[in-house]
Amino acid sequence: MRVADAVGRELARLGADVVFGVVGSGNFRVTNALISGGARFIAARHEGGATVMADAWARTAGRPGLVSVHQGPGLTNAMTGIAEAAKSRTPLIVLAAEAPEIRSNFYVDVAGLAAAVGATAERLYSPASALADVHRAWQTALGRRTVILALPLNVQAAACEPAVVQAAPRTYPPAPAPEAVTAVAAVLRGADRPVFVAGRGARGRAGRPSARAELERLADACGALLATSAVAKGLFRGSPWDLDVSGGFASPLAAELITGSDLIIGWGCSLNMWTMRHGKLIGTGATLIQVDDDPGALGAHRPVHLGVLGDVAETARAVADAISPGPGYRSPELRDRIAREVRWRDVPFEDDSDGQRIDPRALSIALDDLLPAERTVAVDSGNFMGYPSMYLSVPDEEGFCFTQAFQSVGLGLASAIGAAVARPDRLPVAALGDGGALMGVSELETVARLGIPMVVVVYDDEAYGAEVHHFGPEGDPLDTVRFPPADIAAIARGFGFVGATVRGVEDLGAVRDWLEGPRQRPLLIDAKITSEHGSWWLEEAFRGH
Ligand SMILES: Cc1ncc(C[n+]2csc(CCOP(=O)(O)OP(=O)(O)O)c2C)c(N)n1
Ligand SMILES: [Mg+2]
Repeated sequence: MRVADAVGRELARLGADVVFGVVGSGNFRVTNALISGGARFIAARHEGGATVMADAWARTAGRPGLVSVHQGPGLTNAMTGIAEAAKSRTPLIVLAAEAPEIRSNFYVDVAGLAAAVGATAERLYSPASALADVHRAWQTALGRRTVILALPLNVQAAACEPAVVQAAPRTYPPAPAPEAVTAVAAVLRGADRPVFVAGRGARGRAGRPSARAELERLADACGALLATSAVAKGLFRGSPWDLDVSGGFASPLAAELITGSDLIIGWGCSLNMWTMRHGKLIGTGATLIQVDDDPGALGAHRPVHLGVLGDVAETARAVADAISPGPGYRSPELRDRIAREVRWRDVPFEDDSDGQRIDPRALSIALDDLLPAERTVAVDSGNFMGYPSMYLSVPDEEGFCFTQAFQSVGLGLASAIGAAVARPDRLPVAALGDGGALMGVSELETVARLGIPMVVVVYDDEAYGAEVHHFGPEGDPLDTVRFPPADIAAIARGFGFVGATVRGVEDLGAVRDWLEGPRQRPLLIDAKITSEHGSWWLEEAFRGH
């Protein structure tokens, strides 16, 4: 047996059951070994897409993702996806073939590339150490790290005896210190209007469910209102006290109630500039507590009054046992107000649709009504991105895939594919701008080839709208960021999609027809949207640049 075969089989044995990639000579054997070990291989059309698919799959499945790339350009093509995954702390292993000879045209400094984007570099050092090297990479990934595992061609080709490596002992989530639990309980006792903001760390992972049940039990006891960061949108869906997303996407009522809070607890949430709108959502005199299982995360984005090192669910459970119940922020009147006003779609707006172009808010609300509730929404980056994020509801946190840590345009379609593979029971919805759609266009072929019944919605303003709205008001020339109309529906048809151009809600009959049909081919909606006004939430984003 060669090392490449042993590595693939061992990864499959460790639990890698889906691998995304683009296969070349250097990763051919290892990928086939994964397949013969029982893994499903999904061929992408670009390594950037493959990596984002694996990232989105890992986020949705809550398990380490795997991507397999060719040496040199295979890895450099994957770098944007790797940066996104590393910044998001996605457990991901990039199997990167490596030309060991520095004069090879395929040679790149793998460790240097990893370091440059915050990923961890691992390598197969020798045939003798190969399986231990694989285990080390797997364990590192399980600790919420993105790992590039370099597979030197000469090591891969060497012979090795199949060996059994003992799995490392499982690490259990850290329990909070008893005095920290007492301290949180004491602060909660003195708070009149507590708000919980749950982040990525409250989501489920590595076979454990999300911390929703524990957080809700504590919130019920102390009368807290519930919100999430964007990456945990949907976590509290269905609770009458759910304010949805805190931050730039927060509705006026959510923003009002969060700002009115006297105690904000970030649960596995960094309370960063996005989630706290540059601090504007923190009322004067409000106390901040942060709970996280990573000591490096505590206070990393803003000073907190109390930082608790501990697993989110464990800490919430312990605090719930230590407090005496009270009404906190909750009242029957507030419950009614939240039911009436907290959703963006219930906030009145003037519909800009003019028969030629559709208002993106009207479009999003109509789609929210049409598309089945059991859906997974994945969103690309750009001016448009608030519309699907704010107006499309999702069934839970696994129903929202937000690959925005690197703020790269062009990841949305691949995110939707990865999430769709993880949750085939849900309707995948990819929400893209025209710029992101055309940047990631090659993966339309992947959607069609895999037969994924996906709905792709393109918010088409024929521009890099984010830049138009950023620089337009300053009177700068905008020719570099405007484009002639593109028939993206026709482009999609060429890839095997059903394509529909939408200029008004009346054109959405095509969506209804598709939903009622066999959904054998995916659907792309090229929505020609109005773009008179920029999104006010994007102005917030630019303040961070
Ligand atoms: C890879 C990458 N290139 C460039 C940018 C800068 N950028 C941010 S938003 C944007 C425009 C995206 O256009 P589109 O997808 O049509 O969305 P819109 O802003 O028009 O809604 C650009 C170019 C980026 N974030 N990422
Ligand atoms: Mg655009």
